[in-house]
Amino acid sequence: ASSISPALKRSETIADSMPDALRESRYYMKRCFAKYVEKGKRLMKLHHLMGEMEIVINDKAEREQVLSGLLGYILCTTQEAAVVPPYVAFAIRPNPGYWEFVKVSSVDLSVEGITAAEAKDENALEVDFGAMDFSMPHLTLSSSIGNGLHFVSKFLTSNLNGGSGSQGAQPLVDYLLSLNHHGEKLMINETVNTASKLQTALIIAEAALSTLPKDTPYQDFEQRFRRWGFEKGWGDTVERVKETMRSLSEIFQAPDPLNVEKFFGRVPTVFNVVLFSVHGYFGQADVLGLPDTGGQVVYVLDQVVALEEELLIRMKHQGLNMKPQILVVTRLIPDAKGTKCNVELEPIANTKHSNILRVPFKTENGVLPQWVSRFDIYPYLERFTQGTIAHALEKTKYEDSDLKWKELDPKYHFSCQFTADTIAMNAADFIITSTYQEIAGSKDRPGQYESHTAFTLPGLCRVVSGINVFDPKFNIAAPGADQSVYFPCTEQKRFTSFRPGIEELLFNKVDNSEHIGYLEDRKKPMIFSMARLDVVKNISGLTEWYGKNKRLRSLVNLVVVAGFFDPSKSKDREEAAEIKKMHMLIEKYQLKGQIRWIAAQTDRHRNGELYRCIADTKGAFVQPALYEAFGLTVIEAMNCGLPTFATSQGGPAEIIVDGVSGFHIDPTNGDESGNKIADFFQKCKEDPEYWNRISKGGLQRINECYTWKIYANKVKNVPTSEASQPQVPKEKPKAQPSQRYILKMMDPEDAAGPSESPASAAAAAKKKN
Ligand code: UDP
Ligand code: LCN
Repeated sequence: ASSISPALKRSETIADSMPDALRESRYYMKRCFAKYVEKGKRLMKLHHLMGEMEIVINDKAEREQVLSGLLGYILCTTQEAAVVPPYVAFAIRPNPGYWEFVKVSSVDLSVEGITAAEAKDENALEVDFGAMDFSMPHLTLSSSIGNGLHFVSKFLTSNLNGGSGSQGAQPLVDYLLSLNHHGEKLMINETVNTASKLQTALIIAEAALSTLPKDTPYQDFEQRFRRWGFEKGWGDTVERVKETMRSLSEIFQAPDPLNVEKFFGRVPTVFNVVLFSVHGYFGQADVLGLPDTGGQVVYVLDQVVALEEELLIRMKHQGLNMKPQILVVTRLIPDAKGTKCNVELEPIANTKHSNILRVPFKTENGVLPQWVSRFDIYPYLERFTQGTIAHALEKTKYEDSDLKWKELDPKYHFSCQFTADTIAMNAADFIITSTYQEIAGSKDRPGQYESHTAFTLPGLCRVVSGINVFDPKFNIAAPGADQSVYFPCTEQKRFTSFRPGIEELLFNKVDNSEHIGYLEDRKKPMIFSMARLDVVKNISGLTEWYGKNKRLRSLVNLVVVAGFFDPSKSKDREEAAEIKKMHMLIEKYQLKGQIRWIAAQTDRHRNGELYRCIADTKGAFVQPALYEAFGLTVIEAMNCGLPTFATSQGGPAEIIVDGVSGFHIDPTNGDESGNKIADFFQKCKEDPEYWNRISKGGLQRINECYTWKIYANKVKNVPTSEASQPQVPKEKPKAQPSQRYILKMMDPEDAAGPSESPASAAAAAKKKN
């Protein structure tokens, strides 16, 4: 609501208030709208609307006057406008997640509110997931988006408060009765099958526990408790059992979200986890930097280590003597190109019970031997599977990817991908994202999920409600970087054995298959970037900014790790084109002597040391992507104490606080970005402490918000198997899917109230520790 213009009352829609706003500047508006419709049917972006307004109202003061009120506000929150003479239809986004559509007549400036469904597209299929009532209420505040868990626990609390007397709690008793592990009962048995029996038993049990020393193991009183109606799962010692019982007693007495979250976080429901990560080369060595093989692989492997640790601790605390199992299911690639992607089962390093299972893609001709690009895998998935933490939805990476689907389809198959993505996100019980922007974007830019709310693939389908970002299934948990690999350059335990290799990688003057270009002046700091050689990663963009910017070139050297050098050897369409472009730029700007282009690197330990060696030169990391979903390299660099400049488009804008823990750069404005980097190095020359300040700011941000420990703490309530789904509440069968979800998602200790940002989540996590 804070971004709502003072002129727009809370209760008013844009359709209500726009006529008056247009009337106030009627003379100019008539002329503007006449201009907008003059060119016939077309799509206009905000900058087109403003540009043409500038032509119509060329006096700056007049224009500012027209835009100073509500009209300016409405125009500035417009994402796009569709011109179908004599009408102009506006898609307005006053706040993250909130959209309004209005149609303005250029003839009389009359305004009509329209719905996404009214934007008809002949011959097209209309898709409406919103029509299926999932019966779970939704959040209403933009600021709460992504905090589904807190919302759900409040919702559950009010449900428990709902029934009369102990009746309201019976579904909870039924749920506890349903819990088991391979048929072995957990928590309670039929002796306490009503709320009042259970309540009484809890009082007796608590009294009995009070007579025992705090650290008495559960086994010592297990038999007695079973007779009273209690099974395993309450805790491993008297102290923990007592705490769990107390929170359940409190819920029976008067349900409150705090105890509801605490209790459900302790209930044993999760024993095994299966993660699907299908595309690219999924392996533990020699794969990073290969096409389609980047942060998702790093994330999933680190995630498994963190989740297994968390599950082991939980099971111990629950007093259960079981082994958790985590399985990563990926694709088996027979033609594995020297990687282990042709191995069916592989234990995951640094875990006790976790494995990678590889399953091949099959066609009517048998097993598919070769790697296929992520843009081409959808036909194979139907026979494989679909699951989601999305990592990077493709839709927002390419401008107008929906409207231009026909043009892009031969290369990217977006029609297939967007449909599959929309189905998958609707089918998912819950969705974990790394940032808020991934769901609902920022003030100016719709989120990755949000862009699936309503969209058209012209001539193919019109999605009128694809996903609701206010759904509590969305939860934000930012990943971290492995801190045993990516640690600050100031630490004693540096990986010195890599030094000779890194020295050769950076400074050997002879071009070979691992590096080309050289650095004439070794004393200059280095700016460093590392990414797959995708167009969107914009490594060639960074090379061009550097090439053009004399000041930057005089201050620093450029080092990039990306792809490899022979375009004829690349099987990836984008990669081959980028390789050619890099060679062209090095020639055009005569960069030899100032650039070092290193081929894709696969050893993350050596990469960790490489980031630190760049930090030793008092250099910086630059992540120049046109759009980045999250950006693991950003947090790897920050973990190593390397000041980081990262794209303002996507996740990094949320990771970095500009000027405090690093810097934002605009990938579409190379001059400005190049100068921002140059300014930094200029300032560091004048004040060497400045570099340390930004380096420390980055590290502080990481430790507060972006570690795997914080992540695992948030995600510890991963989905349960069907077998342990609760059967409640019986009286409202339609509500079952959402109830099931509630009980899966309860987080015990996240009771610090709604956390709106990773920062507050981190603060909450810190408080706990
Ligand atoms: N990476 C690497 N070698 C390369 C390029 C990238 O090891 O040549 C690693 C990088 O350190 C990071 C991951 O791959 O861990 C890239 O993740 P990010 O989220 O930055 O981008 P993605 O590739 O997933 O889009
Ligand atoms: C995929 C991406 O493109 C990156 O932005 C993320 O950092 C990575 O996955 C891990 O989630």
